[in-house]
Amino acid sequence: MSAPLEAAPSATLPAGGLPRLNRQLRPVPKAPVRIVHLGLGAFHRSHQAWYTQQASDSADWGIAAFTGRRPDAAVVLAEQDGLYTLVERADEGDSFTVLGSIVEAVDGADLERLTTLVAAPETAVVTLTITEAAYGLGADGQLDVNAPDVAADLARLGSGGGRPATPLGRLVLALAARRDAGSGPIAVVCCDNLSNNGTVARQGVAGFARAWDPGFATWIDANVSFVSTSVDRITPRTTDQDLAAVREACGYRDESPVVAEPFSSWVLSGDFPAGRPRWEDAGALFVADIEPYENRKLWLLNGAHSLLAYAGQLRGHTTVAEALADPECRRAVEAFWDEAETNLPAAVDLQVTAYREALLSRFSNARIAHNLAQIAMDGSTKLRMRAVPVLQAERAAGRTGAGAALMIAAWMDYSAAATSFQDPLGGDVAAANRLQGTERTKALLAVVDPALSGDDGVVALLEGLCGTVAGHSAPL
Ligand code: CS2
Repeated sequence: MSAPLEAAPSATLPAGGLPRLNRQLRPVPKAPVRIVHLGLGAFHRSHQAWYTQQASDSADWGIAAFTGRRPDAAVVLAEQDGLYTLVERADEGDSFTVLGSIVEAVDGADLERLTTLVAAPETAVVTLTITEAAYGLGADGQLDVNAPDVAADLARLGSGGGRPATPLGRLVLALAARRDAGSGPIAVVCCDNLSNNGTVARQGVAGFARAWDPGFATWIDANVSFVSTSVDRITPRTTDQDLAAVREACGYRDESPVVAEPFSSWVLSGDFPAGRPRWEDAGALFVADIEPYENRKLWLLNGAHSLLAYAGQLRGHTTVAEALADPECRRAVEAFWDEAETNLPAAVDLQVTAYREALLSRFSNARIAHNLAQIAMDGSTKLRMRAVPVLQAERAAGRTGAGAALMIAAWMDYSAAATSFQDPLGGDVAAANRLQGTERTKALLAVVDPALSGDDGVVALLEGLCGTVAGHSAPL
């Protein structure tokens, strides 16, 4: 295993006089690009880039990472030759490591570079962190080709030479270049928090391809392996204080450090027809059936996060650690976990008791300052993975599912109270909130799951739970 590159604590230099982090200051070798990543953000850098650097064959595996909507993250990182500091923030203190597995940081709009790299025979893997909402699937699980951004991209692709703007549209264009170059099979690895995320990515990419050129969709079926993964590492947004902490501890200026908890996990399932780094050297787990691991993580970790994000903010809290310290929120989390746990498969030893205990301690890491407002975003998509399956399973078993329903009820209350509410279906949520009583509850539920909104028992349950997360009068 390659040794992590520890930043040397040093320097009493004034901040302004500090040298900038780059490959001259830290001569980290630059591996050739064999991985293309879409969605250059903090999570990619604390997770997949970290695993790649820890692999024993890291010298062979460089990452070219493309941004999403804005070029900013690529600009800052490119100024540092892709280098950045990973601050691992434990209860006991911080440790600082320079990561260098990202060898190119590129504006996502640079389609020439994207197609060149994806078409190159050396490129073996495309990883994705493009957010849950970006897969554009309708309620039937297929790509919604009528969604405005998808339709616009299809028109651009159809015109030949048009420049797609969504991550999937760009990926499809780049995969077509790979087919044309005859560079052979490749793996697409979805690293967004979705159940069955490999299948979701397949539906999205194949749906785009089919609507553009059915022959190309056949090539995708035969040549692109969609790997499912469950990814985990709590990575809050970097703050100015974090930049100062790096300057202070490392004696250089890093304009783009990443802060994460020490814990990390990656479970993967699927084929890598053109090879992959030895991520298992850093603890990644390769399994045949990923669903139990996915559900454990999506329900227990992400579900609790969403519950705390809505209930916690309604009760006046700002961070995960603060919300969990509130006995009412803690009780709600435990009640939801009890329901979720009952519905996890017993066949695989998921060590749920230990997992729950570990989560309590990870969430209580007050030094991490994980903002509830950050987690609250895109709730309509997130609740579909985090609350709905547990609610449905509980009701199918003849129980109420009140623990899971409270997450949805708190989201409903929050959607009406929040001054800044961010969601891909924000317009529908606002329209629903202009209705009253049962009509409002039904309309809000329909945004999350249209089928559930026809279930009078669930609607009544939610109506009873709305407004019960008491306690806060100031505007959110
Ligand atoms: C969080 C996740 O923002 C959110 O929705 O629940 O980003 C969570 O922190 C990660 O999945 C942890 O691995």
